[in-house]
Amino acid sequence: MATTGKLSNNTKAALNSSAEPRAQNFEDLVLRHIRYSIARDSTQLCEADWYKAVSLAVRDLIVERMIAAQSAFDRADAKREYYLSMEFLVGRSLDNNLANLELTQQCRAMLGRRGIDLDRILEYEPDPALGNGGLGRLAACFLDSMASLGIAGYGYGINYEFGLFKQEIDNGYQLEQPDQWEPAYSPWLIARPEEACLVPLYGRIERSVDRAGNYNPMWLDWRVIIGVPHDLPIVGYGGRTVNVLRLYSARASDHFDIRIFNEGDYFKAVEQKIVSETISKVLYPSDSMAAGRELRLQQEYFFVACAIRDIVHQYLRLHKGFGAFADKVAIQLNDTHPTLAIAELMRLLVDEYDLNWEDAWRTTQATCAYTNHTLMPEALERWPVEMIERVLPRHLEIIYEINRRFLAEAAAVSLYDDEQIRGMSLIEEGPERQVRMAHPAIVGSHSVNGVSELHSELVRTRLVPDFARMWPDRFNNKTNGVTQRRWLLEANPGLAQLISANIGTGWITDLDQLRELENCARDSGFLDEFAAVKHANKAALAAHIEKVSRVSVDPKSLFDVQAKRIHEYKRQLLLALAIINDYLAIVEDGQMPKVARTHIFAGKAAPGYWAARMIIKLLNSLAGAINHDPATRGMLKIAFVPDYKVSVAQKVVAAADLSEQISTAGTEASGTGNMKFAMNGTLTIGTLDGANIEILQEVGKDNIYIFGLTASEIEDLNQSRDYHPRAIYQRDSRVRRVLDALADDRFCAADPGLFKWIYDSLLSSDHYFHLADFSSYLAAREQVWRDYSDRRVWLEKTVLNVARMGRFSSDRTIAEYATEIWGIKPGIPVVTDEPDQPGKRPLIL
Ligand code: 26Q
Repeated sequence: MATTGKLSNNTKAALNSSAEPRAQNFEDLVLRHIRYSIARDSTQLCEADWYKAVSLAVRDLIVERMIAAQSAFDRADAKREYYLSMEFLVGRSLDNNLANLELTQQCRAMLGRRGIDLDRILEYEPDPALGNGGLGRLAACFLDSMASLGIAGYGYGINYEFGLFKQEIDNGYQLEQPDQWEPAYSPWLIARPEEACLVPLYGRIERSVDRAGNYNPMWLDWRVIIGVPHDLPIVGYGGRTVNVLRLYSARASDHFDIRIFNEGDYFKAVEQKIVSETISKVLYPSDSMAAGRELRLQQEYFFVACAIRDIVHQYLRLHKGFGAFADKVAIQLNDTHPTLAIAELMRLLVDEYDLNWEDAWRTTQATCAYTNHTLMPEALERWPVEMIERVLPRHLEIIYEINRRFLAEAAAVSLYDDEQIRGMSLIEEGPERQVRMAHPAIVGSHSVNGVSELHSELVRTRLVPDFARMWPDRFNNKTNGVTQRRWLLEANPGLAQLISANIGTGWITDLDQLRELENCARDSGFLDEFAAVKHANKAALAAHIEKVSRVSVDPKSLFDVQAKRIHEYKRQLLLALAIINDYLAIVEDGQMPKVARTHIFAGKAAPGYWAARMIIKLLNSLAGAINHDPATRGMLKIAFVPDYKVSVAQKVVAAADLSEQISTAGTEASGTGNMKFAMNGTLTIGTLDGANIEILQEVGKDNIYIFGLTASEIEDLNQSRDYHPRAIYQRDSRVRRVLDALADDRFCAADPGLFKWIYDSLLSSDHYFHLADFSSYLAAREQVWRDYSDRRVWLEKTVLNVARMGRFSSDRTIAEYATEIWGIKPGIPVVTDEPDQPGKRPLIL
């Protein structure tokens, strides 16, 4: 067997040489699994059996390559990147792995010969929802890009038993159902109980000194949790590099339970076991309010402690001492959620490996880097000092010591007055003292980045200007990207084939090559094919909508899509107001729309976020009232697609004509849905916010619909308190008509007063400036309808969007992180003994 970086003969046979023998061997592998793993005759199989057998065959190929790649990294003593994240929204594995191993066609043909449809088989796989939204999906795109670029990059996170809730719609309201996603046996998750580690929690510190008189604290009487790793292989494109996402499950320690048990308290022992295992039970479903729950703090420490222990262990396998640690290890913190990694690394180095503070601190800073994903004050993490002291007493001491030294350094540079210094302290003083987690993340890292140019600028100038003054070189931008493998190759096979037929397949590993499509934008034959692909995708989405939303929509109508978490700042309400405006223009003014349109919404609301839940109810109420009104004559339809997740997103992005990216300027850190849609030939209507600004720079102003106030205009209105939504209501009759309809129960006759809060809140404060942007939004929409009416004009713009999306590949983003933050050179694929297939591009950027 292959344990030293060599591939076994079986695997070589399955992956090498020309397509035909490869297909034959892959088929043999599947058939062997049907016989020996499923233990059935191949004539008696159901679709679920095929899903399992195909997955097991693919898994065999992957495991070989994972072992080969990882030992090649060892031999090269490659620098490793560890991506710490509370969330990884990886999506389904089988379709992705087939695509990245370039086996999709063979597999489809092999099943087709038996009358089985691969697409139906793929639907058997649960879609693991181990994340809330953008931040979790970004982490998954990054893993794909690191593997595709041949970087030794590993994800570390939590193996939640319950991912994000399943969303159902009941009487228009969101209902949450638990999502116990992991099947009894998953072909993709490899449990590693032999690599379990111990995590201490609670307890007390005994302050003692060692023989030399140095402070030698002892953390005693802690409760111990066991972290059991589960490895999800991450296959890079072409299969040369297979990395690992390591997810930890929390298990109780039998040892500890037995101690309580022996004290005679059986129930306490069982209770303890249950409490311990709760830690990896469920993902917190909020992506906006940093609720200070103790269980969340335990989760954050739990996975960070497991990760750091594992990272140090991996390093010490190959090195002696910590002198080279920062040369061989880079740790990226995905938002502040893993910030405790900084204190934990310090604790390990100082308490367990006896480094002095200064050396440990230099090493920690040189290793860690922090990415910020939000400016919204309510989303910034803060933990009560009292809670950290109880749960992690030693870490609080370390945070205090970091703070003491940092404040002395800040005072020494004489840039700041006392108030500024207080503002920079890691501890916020007040009735309840709190640790502001962004501060240790900034102080303990050598790099702090935002996720779009505008956002990074706002981090420097608005969020933490005093830190940016102290360390200007520490702050940088890494504009987000998405992987074209999942979001184009897999999500839109029709478009992928059309592109490859015209410019070759190089774009799959080098998205800038899409630029060659600009030549096709004026070729009417190409445009027809492009339109046919979009139409087929729309028909497929229409079938999905019919099935899950019971709304029948016309694939010939313009598909206008807003798919993302439901949030006031993302302004689903703004689109709702525009739809109401259009509807009232039909029924009251007899003004029919120029273009038939279907407004498609999708997204989950945090269960505790009342306004977001009510927005979902509003959208469904609008659908109920408008879809069945004969006055619209089918020109206006609304559909709410339930349970938005990666697998649904793959269907949605391929089918959309218009993508709504309409957040209040200065609130959306980047957005990544905006990139996925544009990459699939969807035009954007959006504000000058997040990465929309960079999309505008790439596609040009004629190929995107921009409207609304800028971030600095919004900031000025906020500063001057000179925003008066009621004045807009009084002077704009369209605004008046729309808001009055909401106040007059027009869409909730059975439930009077249900939407009055919208009227009240938009007229009193309108915190997200819906009314300020309303008229310019309507004007931008008019331009959209005009352009869409001219088929050729529209198609040209969509092709130019695809052609100009190269910058938004996560390969570009990761190449920047690698060279500018991690000190890793991307683009050197791990060498296996598989000869390159003729005609294949090397995986070099
Ligand atoms: C924090 C503490 C306690 C409980 C929950 C949380 C929490 C969880 C998730 C806070 C925030 C999140 C997720 C944030 C998120 O998804 N942000 C998005 O990140 C994307 C990737 O950078 C950006 O494109 C989006 O603009 C940003 O909103």
